[in-house]
Order: sequence, then structure tokens, then C-alpha cells
Amino acid sequence: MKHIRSLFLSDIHLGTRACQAEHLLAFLKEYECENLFLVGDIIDFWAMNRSVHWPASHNTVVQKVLKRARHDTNVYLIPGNHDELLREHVGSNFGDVRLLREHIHVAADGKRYLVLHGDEYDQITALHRWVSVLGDVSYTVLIHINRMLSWLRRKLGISGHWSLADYAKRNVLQAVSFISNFESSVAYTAAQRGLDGVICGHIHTAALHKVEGVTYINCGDWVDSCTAVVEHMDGRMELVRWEPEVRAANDEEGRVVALYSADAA
Ligand SMILES: [Mn+2]
Repeated sequence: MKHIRSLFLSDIHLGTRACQAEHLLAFLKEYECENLFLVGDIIDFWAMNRSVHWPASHNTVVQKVLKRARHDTNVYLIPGNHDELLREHVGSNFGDVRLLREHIHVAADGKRYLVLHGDEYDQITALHRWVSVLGDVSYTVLIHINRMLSWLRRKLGISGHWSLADYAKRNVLQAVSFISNFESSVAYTAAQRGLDGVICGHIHTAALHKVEGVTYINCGDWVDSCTAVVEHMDGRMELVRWEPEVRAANDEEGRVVALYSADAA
């Protein structure tokens, strides 16, 4: 077990089928930390309104976190948009877990980071949802719909060519700029406030790099990437990924893969 100063996790989405709780439990065994920051969308109450998927592993995640909070880990929970109902309780404690809207974390090297979920900086949520819906629709279906639209356009006497597939591709490009817009607006806020960096989640895109003159760090998620942010005892920030395949190949070592270190940022 590695002893680290802080561990930052976001977008776990407990209560959904997509949540990689087993991997998270294996990952947590690797680290002993002084501070544990849960940076939003931990329990997906939003998805649970539609259907609940809560296997034993999801309970175990909650129990392990609460157990750490009872013992010697400072556990902070910053609710996101999927666990927004917890925002009503910001400022109070949930057992030994402290609920916060945002937090300024002073790292061991004196650097100050704004810790927040980040959904308030997501200016085009609607577009983002539209893009992810399109991602599920195959190209063939698009072509098919496009053919019907062309027929309809001809019937209505509308001239010129319009391609739904092109429209979809343009939206994917907009998704790329969505990420960079999000990163710059969050980083800009941290810079305006005279901080050294920001640690957030929400967009499920893990990152550790310089944006707007500050260190932009995104924890990623436990739905797809299985990533986390580690603060070492000297204050160095590192983005790590849990690789289950590595574990199978090599039982003792190399389970956590370092992606980017703050030195390179
Ligand atoms: Mn979110």
C-alpha cells in the first residue's frame, strides 16, 4: 500500500450499471491517504430516478469510504449535478464526511488548488447531450434518415443539399471544442482567483496540463477511464489510471499506471 497525502476521485456514478465499482475497490486497496476528496457525481441519484442498479460492490464502496472517514482520513464530498440534492446539505457533515460546495486545497508544496465538480462551467450541456446521443446512432442509420430527409425536402420543394452525417460530424468537432472551452473557463476562474490550479471532474475527460497559466487537473471517471488524481507527500500531483489487464498479467506490480505528472504540466 502506498502512503499518499491526498486522493481525488470524481464521477463514480454509483447506482448505475456503468459504474466500475469492482475496479475502484481494487484501486482503493493500493492507497492510504490523509485526505480523500470526492469531487462530485459519486452517487447518481439522477439516473436512479429512472432505474436503480445497486449491487453489493456499490455498498462496499460506500462502506469503505465511511470506514476511512471514521478512522484517520479527512473525507470531503463536493456534490456534482448527478448528486445535486446533497448540495442542500453543503456546510454540514454526513457522518464523518464533510459536504462542501467547493474547496481550496493547499498542497504540501504550498500550491493552492480550487477543487470543484465543474458543471457550472459547462455552458453547452444541451449540445453535449445531443452529441452523446448521436454517438450511439450508427452511421448507417444516419444515412437512412438522411435519405428520408432529402425525399422530404424534395417533396417540400426545398433546393440544395443538406447532410445529416455532416451535421453530426460538425457536432463531434464541437464536442472537442466543448472540452477545451470547459477547461479554459474553469482554469480562467482559478487564475482570476490567484490560485495555482484547479482540480475538477464532470466532463469525464482526465487531464493534467497547463491551461490559462494554471494547472488544470481533471479526475476523469469510474465509468470508463478508471482514473484518479494523487497528491504525493511532497505536493506533486499525478494522474493515475487503474489498469485491470496489467493486474492479470503481473499480479504484484504495475497495477496503477501514471499518466501525467505535474512536473510535465
Ligand atoms: Mn457531472
